[in-house]
Amino acid sequence: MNLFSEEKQIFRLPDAELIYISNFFSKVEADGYFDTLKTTTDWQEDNIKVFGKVYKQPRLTALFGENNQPYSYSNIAMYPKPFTKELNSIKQKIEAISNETFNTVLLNLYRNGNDSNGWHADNEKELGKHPIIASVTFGEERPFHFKHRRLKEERHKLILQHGSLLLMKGAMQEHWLHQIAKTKKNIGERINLTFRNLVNL
Ligand SMILES: O=C(O)CCC(=O)C(=O)O
Repeated sequence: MNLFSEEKQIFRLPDAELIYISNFFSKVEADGYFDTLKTTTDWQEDNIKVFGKVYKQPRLTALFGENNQPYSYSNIAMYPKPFTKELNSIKQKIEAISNETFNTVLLNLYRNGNDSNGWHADNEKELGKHPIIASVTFGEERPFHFKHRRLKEERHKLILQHGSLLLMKGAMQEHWLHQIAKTKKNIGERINLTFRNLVNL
């Protein structure tokens, strides 16, 4: 028996393919990355505008990139810092398994159950058509909800575990929305990394 085999699940859905590997990183690796990213990242707290009112974004973020290309979403423009040694190692491991290349990573720090990420798609024009997004989780596990924009019966939930990798593929960002909802449960911190490939427009 191979104790270290990866537990890979493939979900083929209308207009989307998801690949989930629960133990992409070992517990020791995932613990180490969580601590390093938590303590060495220059986390920023942005303001967001909802119906004309300004609120604090309900999580902290940081952007890293291989070039200086800014990334804008929800009226927030973010300017990347250079990849660190740890982020490069994570990126290389994901590129090896996915056969894709990524030049940017957005980090989210959810401090507790009050932090969240509302329904959205990663469909900014600088990601190109049908982007592949690679999402890594370190720390507290949280449910990842996703729903089809049109097919109302297509609503699903995946628990993203410590050290896991989720690849979102196909036309998912065009036809589906995803979220990390608030919870009243007393839970700890979670760091999520979404690797993306920004194209030069
Ligand atoms: O935290 C997550 O798992 C999702 C992050 C996300 O949707 C995003 O950064 O666009």
